[in-house]
Amino acid sequence: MLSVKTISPLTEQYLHREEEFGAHNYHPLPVVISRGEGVYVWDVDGRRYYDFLSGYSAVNQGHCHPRIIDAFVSQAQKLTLTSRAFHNDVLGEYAEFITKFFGYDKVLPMNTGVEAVETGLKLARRWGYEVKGVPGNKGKIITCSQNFHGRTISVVSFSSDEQSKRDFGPFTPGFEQIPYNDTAALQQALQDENVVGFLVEPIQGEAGVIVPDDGYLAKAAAMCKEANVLFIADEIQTGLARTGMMLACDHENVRPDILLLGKALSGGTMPVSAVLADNDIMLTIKPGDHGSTYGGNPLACRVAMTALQVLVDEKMAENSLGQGAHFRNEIRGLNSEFVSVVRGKGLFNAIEISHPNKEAAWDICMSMKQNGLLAKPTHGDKIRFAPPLLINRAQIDECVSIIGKSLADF
Ligand code: IF1
Repeated sequence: MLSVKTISPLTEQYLHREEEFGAHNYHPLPVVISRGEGVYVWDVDGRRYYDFLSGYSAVNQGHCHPRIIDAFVSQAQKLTLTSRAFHNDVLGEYAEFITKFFGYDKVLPMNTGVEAVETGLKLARRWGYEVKGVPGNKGKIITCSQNFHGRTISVVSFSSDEQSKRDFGPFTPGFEQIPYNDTAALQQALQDENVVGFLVEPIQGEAGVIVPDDGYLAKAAAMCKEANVLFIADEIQTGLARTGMMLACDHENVRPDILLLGKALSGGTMPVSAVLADNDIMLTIKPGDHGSTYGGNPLACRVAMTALQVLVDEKMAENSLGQGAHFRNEIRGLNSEFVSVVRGKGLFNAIEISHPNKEAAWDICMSMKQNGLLAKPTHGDKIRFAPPLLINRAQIDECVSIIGKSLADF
């Protein structure tokens, strides 16, 4: 049995205050973090942990990366926001940087990931009506079951997760859901002339790091091209070196028609997202058709350029690939009776816990917390492991022993 009293009085104080005045829209692990540096975070009692969630893959570069923080602070002392009513001296530099970085004609800068997703959906519909010639308001977008693309009403309209849509209706029409990793189902759905786009996560994150069959993305992209349908890759969580290449699509040499980025685009400092596409798609949006107050602000632009450059300079994709393979190997090598599946790509991994107690994954996460590693279950029996991408071999090995000890203690 776990030691019940694993929460200090000081931590209790923080939890109660948050409970009293904050909405109850999350069920966090009972730990109160006050500092982060690289792969580590410290709680209010000074205890150090390995962060194996990385802000849901927003701190791929590590907590408070010095170069990203420097870029943030120096720009913040100069100019943070002009709105797009006026130009600023950073947006053009950023737009050129990121479009050349990923090989697209244009970027539409937004803030949160879901805003990038919504922007991608609007682009696909607009392109569908004005370029493909789909009759007005008849555009359809194909999505996958067990998807997670954010929490706006339109985006949860095509969620298959009851909890994220219950009592939030009525929902936005124009979406068709097919099973993930199923090209036959996609082929069938693409028969409909009114389909304008296919929105897909290269690896499904929230669903529990579901890695599709090799070749799925390439085949799906080819089928979309054949059907004159836009392939929209949501790389908000899988992108930016997380899976061992700059984009998860790179594993199959797939070039999405619309590329969605977020999270680590700012290295965990502030919400920055981006939509990349070529002119025939992006120029269907005319001045005044779409935007946001903070989209493309100079602070976000400066931070994003540094966050991307750091990934390259510190070879974080290569490290992710190597350390991830080693991590999965070592976790399999634990031969724990409770671990039924170990899967992932690069440092984007998850295990499935098989145990009669449905709280087992949570209890194991509480045990790992006790032992100095923070991770959280997703969808009950899966535990996601996604440390910052600068983690080294010795740290991986220490974390494997922490995970092993926690499984053994269980
Ligand atoms: C939560 C996890 C969930 C995303 C993909 C778009 C977005 C996300 C592939 C929207 C956001 C976050 C949201 C957060 C928990 C986390 C998450 F998978 F990363 F763990 F929920 F699925 N596309 N994912 O993963 O980006 O608007 O949040 O910036 O909402 O609980 P956002």
